[in-house]
Amino acid sequence: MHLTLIKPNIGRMPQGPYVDEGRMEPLQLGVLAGLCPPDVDVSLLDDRCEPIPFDQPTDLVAITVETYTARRAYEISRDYRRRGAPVVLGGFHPTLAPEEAAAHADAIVLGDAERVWGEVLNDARAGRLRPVYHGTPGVPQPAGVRPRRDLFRGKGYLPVTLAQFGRGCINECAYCAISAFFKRTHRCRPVSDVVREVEEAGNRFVFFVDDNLVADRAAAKALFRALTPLRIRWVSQATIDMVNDTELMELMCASGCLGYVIGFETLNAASLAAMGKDPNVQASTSYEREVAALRRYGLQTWAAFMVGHDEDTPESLYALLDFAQRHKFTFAAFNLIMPYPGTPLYARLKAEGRLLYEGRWWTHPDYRFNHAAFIPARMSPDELTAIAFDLRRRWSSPASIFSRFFDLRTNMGSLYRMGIYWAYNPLFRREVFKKQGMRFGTQ
Ligand code: B12
Repeated sequence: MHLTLIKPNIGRMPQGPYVDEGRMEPLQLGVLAGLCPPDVDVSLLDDRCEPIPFDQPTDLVAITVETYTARRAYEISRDYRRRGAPVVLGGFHPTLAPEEAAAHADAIVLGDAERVWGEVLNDARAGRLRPVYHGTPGVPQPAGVRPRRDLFRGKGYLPVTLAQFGRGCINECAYCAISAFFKRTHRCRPVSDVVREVEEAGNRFVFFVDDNLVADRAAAKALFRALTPLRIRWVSQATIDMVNDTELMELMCASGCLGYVIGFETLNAASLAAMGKDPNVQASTSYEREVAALRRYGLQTWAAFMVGHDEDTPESLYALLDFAQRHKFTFAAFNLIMPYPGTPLYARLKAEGRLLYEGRWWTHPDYRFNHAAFIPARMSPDELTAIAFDLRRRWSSPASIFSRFFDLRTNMGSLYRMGIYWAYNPLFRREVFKKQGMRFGTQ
């Protein structure tokens, strides 16, 4: 049996296909391949960097779908199905918008694949795929299962190995697809299995893609202890309340942590409370104490902000930029709040009649990347779109990149850290301009 795994692109630019220069290995497809029995011959196609040979025969096509890539995924699915190849869709978007996704595939898989993937393959072999398979959300990657990293070779991915310790999140933020997908659960893999996987991968720079690596403090400490002898460097994502646990912070730094993506989201307490982001609600005013702790530990921070809260004004949005510049964060993302299907935020904006693009920005032919998809409370959608782009433009300007570099404890903390700073800031700057206003899909 031949299985074709596909990672779809988001869309295209006016002058041709969009090639994501910052693309990373698609871990979910590596895991799916790793779950296949040996008699399944697997190929991986990455639509972000290579053409799809639709006419090459295959017995099953499996596409991972995020909300941003849904339109393109449906195009790919249609082109394969026209040629008679059955298509299965899985991932965040099919799980959160199952009826829509089911209309574009022979089968969809809801939740994590581990418990149903064998059944999907058997049914595909027998030519009797069921329309829907219910996987369990939040099951960890089973011990011994290794992502097929050999399939990633030659695709030009960034030189960082992706691995996952735990899945899910214990918080219940109104905007977040993770809470909706995992239903507020969090589960970890055995530490020894993760450590073995990292060793086998053989790369000394690792990105733990957990949504909150320190959600289970005891488990995280055990992981950090076990990682220390490996002498790797790693990055991940976490909530800001981690700085309150000194033991956790010390173990983390000793194990090679370089920094985290941290969702600061906003400096407005009312907006945080409205979104239900509890770890931030409890933080100090303007995160002064927490950011000082991050610097003390020498961590390089990728600060993530969301713009478009009901309390946001143009002034408060520019204050976010000042905050990020003042603290010389290594990277920052000023993301528009997006109403993802299946989230409480989506339901609220829908009930309030504030969704644009008929409530389906992800498949709407007029929607463009990084444009507001709802009516903000205190400005027009166009104004929000323009300010969000301006924040990104200013943040990634050469003058900003240059001035943020001069922080002895973080960006200048070592040659390696300087390398990270200068390798990725110019790359992210190019992506800001390339992606803005991009069309979704290719047709
Ligand atoms: C690492 C990561 C990135 C990396 C890139 C990763 C890559 N390989 O290219 C970076 C940082 C660049 C990134 C960028 C973005 N990301 Co991102 N990212 C992640 C993160 C943290 C981990 C992904 C991962 O590897 N997971 C590990 C694998 C094993 O788990 P999995 O993907 O869930 O797969 C399992 C199941 O879902 C299922 N499954 C998945 N696909 C399929 C397919 C089939 C056929 C089947 C049967 C099953 C199946 O089985 C798998 C195994 O159980 C996820 C959050 C998360 N928890 O997954 C967000 C996440 C996927 N990202 C998200 C977003 C929004 C983005 C951005 C759009 C952000 C932005 N505004 O720019 C961009 C652009 C994404 C794009 N498509 O280009 C959202 C998507 C939400 C949604 N509704 O679709 C997520 C869920 C984060 C969130 N908090 O909401 N991201």
